[in-house]
Amino acid sequence: MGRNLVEKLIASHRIPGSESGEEVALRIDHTLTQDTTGTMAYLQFEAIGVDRVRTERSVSYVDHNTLQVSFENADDHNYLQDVAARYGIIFSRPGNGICHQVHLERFGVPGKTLLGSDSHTPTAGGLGMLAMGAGGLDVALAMAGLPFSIPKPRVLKVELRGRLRPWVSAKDIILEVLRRLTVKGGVGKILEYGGEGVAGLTVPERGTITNMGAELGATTSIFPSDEQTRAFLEAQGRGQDYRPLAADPDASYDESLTIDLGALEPLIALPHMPDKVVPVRELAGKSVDQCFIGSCTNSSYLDLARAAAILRGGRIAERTSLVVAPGSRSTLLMIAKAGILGDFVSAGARILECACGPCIGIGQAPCSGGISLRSSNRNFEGRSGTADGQVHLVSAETAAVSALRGVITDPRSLGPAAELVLPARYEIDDSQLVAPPADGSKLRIRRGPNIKSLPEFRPLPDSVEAELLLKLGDDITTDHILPAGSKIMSLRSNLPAISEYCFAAVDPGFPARARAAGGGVLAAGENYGQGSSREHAALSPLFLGVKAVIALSYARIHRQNLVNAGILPLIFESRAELEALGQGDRLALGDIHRSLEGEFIEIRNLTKGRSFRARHGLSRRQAEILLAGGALNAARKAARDAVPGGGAA
Ligand code: MIC
Ligand code: SF4
Repeated sequence: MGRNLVEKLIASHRIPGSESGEEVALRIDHTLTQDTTGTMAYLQFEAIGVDRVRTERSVSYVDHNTLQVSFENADDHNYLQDVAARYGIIFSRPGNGICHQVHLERFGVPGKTLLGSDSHTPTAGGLGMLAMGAGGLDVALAMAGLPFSIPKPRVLKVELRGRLRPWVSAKDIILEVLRRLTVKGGVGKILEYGGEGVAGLTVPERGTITNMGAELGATTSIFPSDEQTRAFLEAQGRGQDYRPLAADPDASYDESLTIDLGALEPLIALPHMPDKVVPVRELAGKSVDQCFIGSCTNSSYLDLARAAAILRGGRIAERTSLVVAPGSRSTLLMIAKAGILGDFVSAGARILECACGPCIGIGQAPCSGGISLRSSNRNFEGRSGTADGQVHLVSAETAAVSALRGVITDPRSLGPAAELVLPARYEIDDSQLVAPPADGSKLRIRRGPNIKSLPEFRPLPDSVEAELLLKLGDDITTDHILPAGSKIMSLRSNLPAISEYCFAAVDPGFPARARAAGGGVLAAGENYGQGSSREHAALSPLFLGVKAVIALSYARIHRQNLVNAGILPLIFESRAELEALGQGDRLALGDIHRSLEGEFIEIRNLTKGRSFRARHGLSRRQAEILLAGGALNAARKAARDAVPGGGAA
């Protein structure tokens, strides 16, 4: 029986002897961090105490907090630059581009594993990498040479048939997958793309698709490495990194899904979830306040070239703004040299630096109730910075034509489309990538006042009696738990200060209430913690005394972040159990340590005088982390024993 591509990459990276029933431990070749998760990741890396990274390649990017309205972000940048030099990490300077785009262009290698402290790390799956997002601590551990464990995945084959019709793009493919599978549909799965339709998609287009696999909750997504991969790597001057990779012809899969590319049309995700997808034509004519072309999903040279071809010679509508943020400095250079930048400027676009920007509410918040069409990947409520902003997700082409017309427009109304192809040679500008010195051990690390020390991690108690501090519904995102935006994100290296915003979008009184109650427990519905990888969404509750969360289900990264922080993540047996709880109820969890060896933990509701049980569903590894008081405590010892190149001795 042949193997699929995921099986092949797992087999080549599996740590021998680490096999457990539920999880598989992988050797990590590359890591990436970005600034807003990176500061905490490197504080934890320093605390582990190894002298130099033990990966083949680790890169630290600064792409989120690039707006410097006060000292905090600049302090963080200095810290990140010094840590990188000290420990052997490549540093991508602010303005050099969005981590996922730059990694795809300059560093990604087919067949390697990549762990990144950002949920969209799977973008590199477009290049045939097994690329996964994780919390900062897991990335720190991987940099220390320790393996990364994932739940044993189910592999879902997405069979692409036929060819896209004009004006239908890669973004529409992934919106269609989201429409069919929903934001929970990928949990516990890896999506492997195949079929004859794959050959027609360039690497940046594949990156758009694997990028938004994160919105499905998938562990990652991957494309084969083929002639398109070779062409992309050669155009990047990295032809030597190419190697072909594909599933065996007789490979089998746990599930499959077929998409007829020729039957797709331009799609749009409605506020406030990426899976609320309908055809663009259904909304045609609705007025638009803002269009944004950028983000790690759609900011490649091809995206910008296609958008500019639509705008060329025209002018954006009087009441609509158009914002463009190229994904990398190389892309910016290329569009400048090719005249594309001029097309944008002449059409009236506002050009931003190569960074995340509006995608994460750092600038360009739409007007009150404003309709914003964005080429990005998430449209969670309030994420744009405007509480009632109406963010819709579209392709770069749909955003461009809608900016011209001032109303939502199906790009097919433009008539015949010009064929734009991948350039034979990209502009390569590595000048803002700083290589570390051979020996950084004597370097002093600058730590401005925004860099605060780590919280104290305490072992999990055997019993907990505490108040149910907050009862939440389904699909609570990490943006609900700890909002983004420039003000709050600037505090990512300052846990005491950022914790004041915990649940600000849901219940601004939460931090004060949690403190007054001396900590407590949280309850939630399905898919708790979906979205970002920010471990602050676990560390801030920990800082405020949260001991346990009980939910109907969790997003993978957030659940592991809770474990890493030493917070017990439990699972309700039924929705009725969640409904029976009232905010403010006093709950007692007893005999926790022994219960972790079994399946269930008994919970007494002291207020209502009833009991119920919740499943923990934790692997032995996760239970041990909890008992040690979080992953940092557990890792300090393990890292001391780690052998270079991965695997604990
Ligand atoms: C996001 O898109 O939500 C972010 C901001 O990139 C996050 C990381 C963070 O919160 O710093 C992510 O996707 O992991
Ligand atoms: Fe940056 Fe947005 Fe991509 Fe997150 S989703 S990495 S904020 S561009």
